[in-house]
Amino acid sequence: MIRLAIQKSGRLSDDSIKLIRECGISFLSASSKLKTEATNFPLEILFLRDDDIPGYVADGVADIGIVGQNVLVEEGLQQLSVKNLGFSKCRLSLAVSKGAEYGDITSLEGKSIATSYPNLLQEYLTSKGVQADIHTISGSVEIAPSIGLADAVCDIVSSGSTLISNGLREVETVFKSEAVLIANQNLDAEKNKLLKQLLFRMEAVQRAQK
Ligand code: PRT
Ligand code: ZN
Repeated sequence: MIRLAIQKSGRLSDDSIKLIRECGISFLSASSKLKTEATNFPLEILFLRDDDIPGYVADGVADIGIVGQNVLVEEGLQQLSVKNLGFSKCRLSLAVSKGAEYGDITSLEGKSIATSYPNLLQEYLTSKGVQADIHTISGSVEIAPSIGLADAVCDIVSSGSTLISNGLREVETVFKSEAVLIANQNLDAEKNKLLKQLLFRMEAVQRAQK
């Protein structure tokens, strides 16, 4: 039996479940359940918060998982990555107030930036030789400039409409992300065999979609 962790409810959930079903795996999914077993494959599925998935897979609580690269790399666990899955695409971007003057990244020197991704942001600023004051907040990042908490924000963007409706302008792409399959690095032979079977099926699904 191999244990897979997916997001319980959020932007990764539907496509994660769809992918497993497209792999020909059947299971009952009641929204109240935190755990379920497939009926036609030796697979157990855990439903978790996305932020907890990389740590659980690293620790072996789950054997494999599906998570956004943004969360995986922020948590410093990119070595667990096995396969890009092509859904939940988004980007981590820097944005400033619509009316703020902005030339290039050096405009942020000495400024304060609110984000839930301090590690990805710090790495980007360091690579550009810019020093800024990073304020880590866990949510509602987009309102930080309008309430005077920060000069800029660094947040996840997909359509861009959330930035616009908060009077912000996207100025730099810090990181591009999509969902990835991750795996514990010390799987036993039996679990490795099951992972290979799953990967084989996922590749067939992806080929059929091209
Ligand atoms: O409860 P749990 O902790 O499991 O979920 P969560 O609320 O932390 O995550 P969730 O479900 O919002 O996102 C899960 C993953 O989906 C993220 O880690 C990304 O990899 C990916 N993803 C794809 C997104 C988006 N698109 C996205 N648009 N994650 C967040 N957003 C948010 C963003 O934070 C911003 O508030 O959507 C808003 C911007 O969207 P646009 O379309 O207006 O630009
Ligand atoms: Zn989360």
